[in-house]
Formats: sequence, structure tokens, C-alpha cells
Amino acid sequence: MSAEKDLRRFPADFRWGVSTASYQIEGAVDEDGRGRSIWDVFSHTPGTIARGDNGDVACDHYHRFREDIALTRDLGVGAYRFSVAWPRIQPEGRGPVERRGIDFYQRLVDELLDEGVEPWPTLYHWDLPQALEERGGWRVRDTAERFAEYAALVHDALGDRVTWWTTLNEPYCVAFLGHATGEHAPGAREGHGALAAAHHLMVGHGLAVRAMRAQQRGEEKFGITLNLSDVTPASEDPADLSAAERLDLLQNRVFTDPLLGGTWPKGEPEVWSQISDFGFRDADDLALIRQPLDFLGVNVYAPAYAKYAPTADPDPAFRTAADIDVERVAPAELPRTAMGWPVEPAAMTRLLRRLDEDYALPPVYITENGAAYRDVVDATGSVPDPERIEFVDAHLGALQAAMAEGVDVRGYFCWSLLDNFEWAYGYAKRFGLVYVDYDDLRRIPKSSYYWYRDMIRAQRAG
Ligand code: PNW
Repeated sequence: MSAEKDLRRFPADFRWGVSTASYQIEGAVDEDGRGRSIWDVFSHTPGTIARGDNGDVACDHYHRFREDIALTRDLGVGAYRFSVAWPRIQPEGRGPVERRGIDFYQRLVDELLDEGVEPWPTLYHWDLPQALEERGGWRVRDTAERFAEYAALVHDALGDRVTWWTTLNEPYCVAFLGHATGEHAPGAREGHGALAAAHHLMVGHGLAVRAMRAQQRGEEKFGITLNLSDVTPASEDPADLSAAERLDLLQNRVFTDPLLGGTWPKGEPEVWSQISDFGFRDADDLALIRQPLDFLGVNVYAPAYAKYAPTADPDPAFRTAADIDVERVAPAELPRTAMGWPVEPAAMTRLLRRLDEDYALPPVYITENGAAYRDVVDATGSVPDPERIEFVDAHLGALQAAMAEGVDVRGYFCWSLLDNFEWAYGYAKRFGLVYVDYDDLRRIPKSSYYWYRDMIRAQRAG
């Protein structure tokens, strides 16, 4: 597998990285003045997370970040994507700054720079201060304003040594999993709340980019990360074709049309008016959302196949994303990860091609791609994970195919450096290149870690 001639070749300046997120790895939830986030509250609510797990300790990265950065350095990646926990910086989501929170991220960034790894912070990877949730959270515009203030605070503290700034991670998940299906914090199932959240997240992004650009000191880059899926109709049946359009609209175009195309989301007009009598009209907001982007982060996991499946008994109060008469299906022959997600690398090529056709794209970075498998430590103390190697390798091949067609992809970040708190699935799902033993928090690099390292090294070898 790792004979050098078989390794894939990428441009010399292609950026290699790994990704993590604050609530999934940090732990230390009560330390150094950190306020509570919606994920603390949600994960401590019985019935929300598999096995009753929570992020109180997680990987204890808050105390072990030097060890984790050493692993990142030895992996040979040029970049480390992490997120900043808003409630460490502003425990109440507004007002006074917690200096110790700023200090932690300054130490983290300094350590990364000392080890020759470029820091790629994301300002929001889902841990909203609970105090803001209690004032309406992303359903209200005030949260977008507060987000921009917080972004400016972090940018002011780190802008002298950080070049790459990402505002939001996956506003789709925040809006729809958080407010429509209720699988994620704050666990709401309230129809229009999800669309209100989608709108305010994008407004918050626009305000934050504007605020950070106003403070810009040097060669800085501003972007956003979206989770996008290639959507295929389950059949040629017109009902499935329009089901696929609706799913594409909700999963992708709600965000890509305004952010990249500068238009409100397009799609079947009657469906759109059905699911959105909220917002999506104001021309000033559209201009705000459509800030020029220096890069687009795309998180790619699984393809979507859409089949028309009328909701038997639609709840009029819950007529939204979760309820658009679409069933997600996938061809039975596709392999599945431990998440049950179908694996189809070619879908990544289709997705990137489609984005490139529809929009004038800024440079694209794959900011997450990876898979959960049932990893175990074997008798020799190693963790063989050939399926993950195959998954990543095949997706790199799909990326090369898109690049060969002219899509401007500049980098790839594997999700994740470490096994971590996988949201509603808790610690049961392992996405890491490094195995974490949750009894003693020992880190054990999996075979995919060594494979990824060798692949990156071979690129350097020229
Ligand atoms: C992303 N979905 O989450 C996140 O950015 C990571 O924090 C997470 O650990 C990773 O992917 C793996 O799940 C997603 O249901 C969660 O469509 C759910 C979905 C997509 C992405």
C-alpha cells in the first residue's frame, strides 16, 4: 500500500492538515473561568447522548495540548485546524473578556508556530454560550451581533500570528440538527427556528468578516466552512427528481446561494415559500452575507440520495427541513462506515464539479473528511485501521480528479487528529488518526496516522 510509487502526487504547495474542535477534545469545562455552553447543558440532559457521555473531560486536550501538538508536528502536516470555545473568551457570550481563555489560545498558537505548524482557528464550532441561548440563541439577530464582537476580540488577540480565519463550522448542522431535528444542542424541534438560525448564522458570518477585516494587520485570509453533500435522485421518477432538488436546497443551497452566489436560495419556488416565510428577502442582509471570501472550507463525508416519501401525517407546526417529504436512501452496494454513512468517493468529485460550475469559487480547502470505524488496540498494542486508510486514499483520488478538471482545491484536512466526543454519539464513534484510550487518556497513533505521515513526506521528497 505504501510503496512510494503508489502514493498520490499533489502540487508542492498543497496544504495538508488535521482538524479538531474545542468541545470535542478540550474537557476542562470548569476551568479558568469558562462559562457554560449549550453543549454542556445538552449533553447533561438525560437521553440526548449515547451512553450518557458528555464533554466534561473529553481528550483532556486543555491540559495535554503540547502532547497533541507534538503528534501533529510528527505527522508532518503543515496546518492544524482547531476551534476557539466562545465561553472561554466571554463566559456570558457578551461583555467582559476572560483573560485566561485568551491566554490558552495564545499558548496553543505559540506552541503550534514553534513546532512549525500553521494555526487554522475556527471561531464557532457549536459551543454557543448558554447565556446567549437563554436570550434566544441563533433564532435572534442579537446573537449574530454578539458573534461579530467575539470574533473581533479573538482576532485582536491572535491576529498578529494567525493568517487563516474561519468564522463558522457547518451552519447547516447548527441550524437544522440543532433546531429542527433536535439531535444537536440546543435540541430544539421548532420548525421556523431552524430557518431563523440559518439566516442569523450567515448574518453573523458576514458581520464577523467585516469586523475582522476592519482590524486586519497583514496578509490575512477569511473564510467559512460548510458541510456539503452531493445529492442524487434515487430514480428518474419526477417525484424523486424534485425530492432531490428540495434536499439540495436545504442541505446546500440555503448557504451556498447567498454566500457564494449572492442570491437568496433558489429552488422549487412553491417549496421554498412553503418552508420559508422567514426572512431570506432583505437586500442589505444579502449584501452583508456575501462578503468576499478568501477561501471556502468544505467538509465532505457522505453522498445523499433522495427519494420522494410523503410524510404520512405532517405536523403543521413542524413543516421544515426535517419534513420535506424526502427519504435519504443510498445504493445498497455502497460500503458503510461505523456511522452507517455510505462511502462513495466519486461523490466528492461530483460535488466539487457542481460547485465550480454554479459559482465563482474562491480557493477551496477540504477542511474535514474522514470516517469512523470500529478500531481496537490489538495484542501488540497497535491499532490497525486499513478501512480508514482506504477511505482517505480513495477520497484523495477523488480530489485529484476534481483538480484535474480545474477545480481550485488547495488543501486537505483529515477529520480528526484524535478520537473524540462525537456529539450525539459520544465516545462510541472513533474518527481519529490517533486512538484515545478513555480510561487513561493515552494516545496511540493508528496505522492510518503513519500512512498519512508517509504520504505527506513523499510529497516533500519531490
Ligand atoms: C462534522 N450530518 O459533523 C463536524 O464538523 C465534526 O465536529 C464531526 O465530528 C464530524 O463531522 C463527524 O461527524 C457532522 O448528520 C455531523 O449530516 C453530522 C452531520 C454532518 C457533519
